[in-house]
Amino acid sequence: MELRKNLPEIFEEFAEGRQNAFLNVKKIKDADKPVIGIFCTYFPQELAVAMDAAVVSLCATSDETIPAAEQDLPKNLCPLIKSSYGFGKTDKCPFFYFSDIVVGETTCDGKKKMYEYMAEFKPVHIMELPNRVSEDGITLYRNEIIRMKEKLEEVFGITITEEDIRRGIRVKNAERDALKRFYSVMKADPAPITGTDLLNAMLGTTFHFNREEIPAQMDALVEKIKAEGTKGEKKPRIMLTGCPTGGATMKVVKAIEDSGASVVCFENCSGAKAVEENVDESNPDVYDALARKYINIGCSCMSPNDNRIKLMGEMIDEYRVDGVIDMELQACHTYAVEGLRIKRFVNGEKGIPYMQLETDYSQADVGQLTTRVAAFVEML
Ligand code: BJ8
Repeated sequence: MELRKNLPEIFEEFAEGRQNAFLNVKKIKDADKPVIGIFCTYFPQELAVAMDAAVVSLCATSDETIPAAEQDLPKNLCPLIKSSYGFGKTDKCPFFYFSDIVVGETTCDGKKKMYEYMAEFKPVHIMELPNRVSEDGITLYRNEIIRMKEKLEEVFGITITEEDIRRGIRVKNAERDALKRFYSVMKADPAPITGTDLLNAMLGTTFHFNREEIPAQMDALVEKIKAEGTKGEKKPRIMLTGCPTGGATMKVVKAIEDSGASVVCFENCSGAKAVEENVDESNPDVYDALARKYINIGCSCMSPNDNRIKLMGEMIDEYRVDGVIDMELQACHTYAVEGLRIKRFVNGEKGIPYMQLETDYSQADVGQLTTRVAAFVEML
């Protein structure tokens, strides 16, 4: 990262990260490097780092391919699932096209059933994810991580040693530490950057194929932000939680910030959910260490999902959050049902306002979103 550039230029570069990655993924293929496509944060990327493979987050945030998906899937299905399937089916996602293998997990019902159809046109490997954080669940996921490693060895004709995995763990822990240092800049009041820039930078890093370069890049960005200081005025501080954000759902972040508030933290999978906890480097069993880290991701497919409450509670305090907005994608039953528990926690235990928002990938509800968000922000 060039420190001579100003912050808006740097954030613009992050926002364009996906486009640049389109070109880079082709170069990776030309160099005969393995490419692993993923849809979810439960995939232990340490395995990919261990074998020097590129990991690509597959396109799932636009409504462009939903009509094609609806030829095969029900209309009243989560847009993220339809979009994922549609991009694969229509071959409009270069990352999907160049992926040698696509990895899915048994998270929500819609996603896991969709993968059955995706497997008709792409090699898909499914990791069985338990729905409960327990010692039995950890054992099950540990076995699944070993099965995943063996699948990668078989597909790519390689051997992944425990030492390779330890290197993967060190690289990914360093990356997570750097991302935390970056989003922690939002603990300052007023926040030094917008939530839109924060999210674009976070998403931009997912398209960086050399994970080892991320810490230096993030630290340079933090240095730059600190050097520029905070110029704006104090604003109501919002936590965004719920389904992943990015692409079409940037409209929610925009609606919040256009209403005069600041999104100071993203608890969801586009932000802190999978980043906060590291893999225990001192655990002699690398597979157990990976299983324990990943099973703790507080996704609503876990029942009960205490880890979401725990992380939200910590972040509400650390980021001095004034209000929580819980974004649900249409037909996402697990997050929608969990909303009541989140509301009770946020209102009752934290004593701050909570709002649940349902949306999809169209832009048809932007006016309605803006009105509801503005009324919420007004109240803070
Ligand atoms: S770990 S949040 S990335 S599953 S929004 S497809 S849950 S119906 S995206 Fe997710 Fe992994 Fe969980 Fe994170 Fe289903 Fe809901 Fe759609 Fe979802």
